[in-house]
Amino acid sequence: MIFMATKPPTRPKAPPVQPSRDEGGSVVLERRTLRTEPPRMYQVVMLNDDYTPMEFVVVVLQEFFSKDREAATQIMLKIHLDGKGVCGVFTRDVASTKVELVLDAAHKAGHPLQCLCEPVE
Ligand code: TYC
Repeated sequence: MIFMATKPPTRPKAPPVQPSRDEGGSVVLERRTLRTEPPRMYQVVMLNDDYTPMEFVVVVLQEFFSKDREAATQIMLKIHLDGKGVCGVFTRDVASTKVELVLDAAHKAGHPLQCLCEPVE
């Protein structure tokens, strides 16, 4: 059996046109500007463990998250006491690159340090 389309395919509607006038008084037809959403942001979360030296974590926070020594120490201590802490908030690619860099540095140094990235609400 052969089926035939009963309606011609329709194009998706173009955004409404907003006529306006330029400086010379001519009518200008412009499409409405399309708005782009801001990119979703991701936080890099570092987890506590019993083996990674505090000094190593402080250096990682300074090197990969541009923290000064004081801020890095505060974040490290927060992770040590609470079990986890946020190192920074980034776009998705930057956050996942930071996670890779930290895991790679920890692995090379023989420490079990873990971190991950998660979307910010
Ligand atoms: N708890 C570790 C220690 O006592 C230090 C540490 C802090 C490890 C933060 C990991 O993400 C971490 N040596």
